Amino acid sequence: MDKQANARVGIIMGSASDLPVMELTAKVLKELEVPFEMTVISAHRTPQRMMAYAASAAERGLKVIVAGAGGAAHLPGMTASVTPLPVIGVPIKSSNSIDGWDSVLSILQMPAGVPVATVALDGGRNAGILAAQVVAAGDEALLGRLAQFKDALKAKVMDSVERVENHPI
Ligand code: RP5
Repeated sequence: MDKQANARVGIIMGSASDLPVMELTAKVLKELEVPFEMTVISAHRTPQRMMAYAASAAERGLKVIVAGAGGAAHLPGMTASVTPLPVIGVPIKSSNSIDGWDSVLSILQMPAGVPVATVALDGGRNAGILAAQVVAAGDEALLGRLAQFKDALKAKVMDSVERVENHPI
């Protein structure tokens, strides 16, 4: 398995075709300096690989798993069924998807006792931010970087206020 030293977040996706969305997760984790690993695991095409990954994730030092899949998206839920770690699900509007709804609902509507924290359709970046927030629960320095990240969001909005208020109609 492709392991970055000291990875705290595991990013998995059902197919290489999910990479354009899931690399958004990787990019924001890199921005926030959170070590991660990333690989392809298909719930339907490589079920044993999925079980092995989920079963070993916690003991390998991961703190949270971000799982993205499209269509009949069983990867996040089945991973959550095996690992005690929190799982963040990313529904993907894939080529086999009915407008993304199949993926959204199959990741969101988990049975009692097996939660998956589901982000928006193609929400890879938010999944990365949420994963960093999970890791930050035990990492004061990362918590500080996330506070700066929030400040930057606020500054961007405040920078736009005058422009919008003075926009000629
Ligand atoms: C899902 O089917 C994958 O997560 C992907 O979103 C979708 C299509 O996969 P490919 O046919 O492109 O490999 O399992």
